[in-house]
Amino acid sequence: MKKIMLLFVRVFFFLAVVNTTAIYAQKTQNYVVINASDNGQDIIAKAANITPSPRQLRWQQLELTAFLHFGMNTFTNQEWGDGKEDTKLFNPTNLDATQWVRTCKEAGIKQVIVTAKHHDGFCLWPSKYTEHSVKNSPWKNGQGDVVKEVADACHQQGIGFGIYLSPWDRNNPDYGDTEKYNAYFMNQLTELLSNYGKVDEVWFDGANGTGPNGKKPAYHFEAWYSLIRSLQPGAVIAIMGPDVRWVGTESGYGRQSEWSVVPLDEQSNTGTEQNSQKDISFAPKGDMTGDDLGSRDKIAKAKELVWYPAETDVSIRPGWFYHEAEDTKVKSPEKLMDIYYSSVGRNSVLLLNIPPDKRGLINEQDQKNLKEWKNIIDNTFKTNLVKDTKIISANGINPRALLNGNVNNYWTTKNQDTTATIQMNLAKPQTFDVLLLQENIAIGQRIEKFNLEYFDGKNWELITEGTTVGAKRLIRFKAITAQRVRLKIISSRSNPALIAMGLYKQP
Ligand code: FUL
Repeated sequence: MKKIMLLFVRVFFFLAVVNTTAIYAQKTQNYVVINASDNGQDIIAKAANITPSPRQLRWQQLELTAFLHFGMNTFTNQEWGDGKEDTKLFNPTNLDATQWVRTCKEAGIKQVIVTAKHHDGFCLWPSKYTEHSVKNSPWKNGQGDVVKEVADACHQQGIGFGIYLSPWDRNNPDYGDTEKYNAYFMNQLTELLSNYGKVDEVWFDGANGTGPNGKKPAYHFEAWYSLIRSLQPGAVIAIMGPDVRWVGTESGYGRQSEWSVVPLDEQSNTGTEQNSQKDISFAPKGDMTGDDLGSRDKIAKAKELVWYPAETDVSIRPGWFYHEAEDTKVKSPEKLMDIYYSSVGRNSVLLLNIPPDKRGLINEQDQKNLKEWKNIIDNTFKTNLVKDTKIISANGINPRALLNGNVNNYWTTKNQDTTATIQMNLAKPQTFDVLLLQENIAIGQRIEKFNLEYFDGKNWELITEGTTVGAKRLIRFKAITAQRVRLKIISSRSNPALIAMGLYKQP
């Protein structure tokens, strides 16, 4: 009898849980086809349940990543080399990749991407397929390998490692000949993906030009993606790739409304059918730089939807490469903080470029600003002022999940509720000027409109409001002192689900 009772309780509990979370039980699916028979509601429901692939989720959770632009340009004081440089010019006196990685790591950066080859075609590793590389430089008598030093430092210090391999190559004589150049490019990719241990991100930029024959080669993206998937299945492919989208500017400022679910452009669906329901291997090719990429209006007309999150790349200096004249123009800690709020705080991953100097070291000025920036981040987010408060959320499930710092559990709403109010009554009045929200993107991005209010003794007054949340949303506002605050979720594409909420005071 006892056993039957227990079974009964279990079944009941299971049904109760399934009832409220059935919608979340679906497995990872970062791509969906919209059928002709789908109505507006169906499309919204589909969009709400698109989820990142495991590699996209890992990448998104990094929040802070870095670019290391280093190469021939560092020595010729150029931004774009023409590929005719004398390899003897590449000669760092004191190259220390462990310092690069340590500096990044100390700034809270979780992954770095090194420019293995920029547009000049000069390779930072001794590629078998070209003479334009470190192997013909005086550095370490041609025995050095910068890619290896960076990869080893990342693996030793426990942060992610990525490569930038420029498709545009101004040195290669075959550039312009599609077949020959793609074969060369595949060979180089194979070297980079086979000889340096785990690779976590492969970054293809969009610049290209004509080769010696006056033609532009067609890039065999599909073949490149398959090669990456087979040799480094954990790596995200960024920008000219299927996993990570360029936010659309190099200013460091993302959109106020940033949807990770966007329509897949019609032109790009070669292979769509074969890839559907899996892990897509093609990248949307439409204009992904507009103001609105994923609103209800945008997705209403979509034929396919895909999880395609934004990466915000910006340099700590005016240029991507190191130039001595820019030592006085390194972005200030305050500017970096503003960028942090406008990238990480707007549902994007920040890719901050920190170019090592001619010695082969991250310059003292950059180091100093990075350190101060990290201090500001730490001091701002040290104490969640609502940490131990009483939470009232009438239609909510698991409110403590908002404050326990555990990304594996989350607050959500009962039944089919897409709106909610989360009220927090603090033990005593607190002064705060930053709101933090994080959706549980592992089950999708849903929130479309929210606001934050405080009780002034008589009325509830608006503090701030926003649209999308996604992986992380940070909003700054004029400091408010209050004891009672409430977050209102005004609109959501399905049950909203939050892993964190916080109120902070900037130092
Ligand atoms: C661009 C390149 O042309 C720049 O030099 C830099 O590498 C930037 C990150 O990507 O497309």
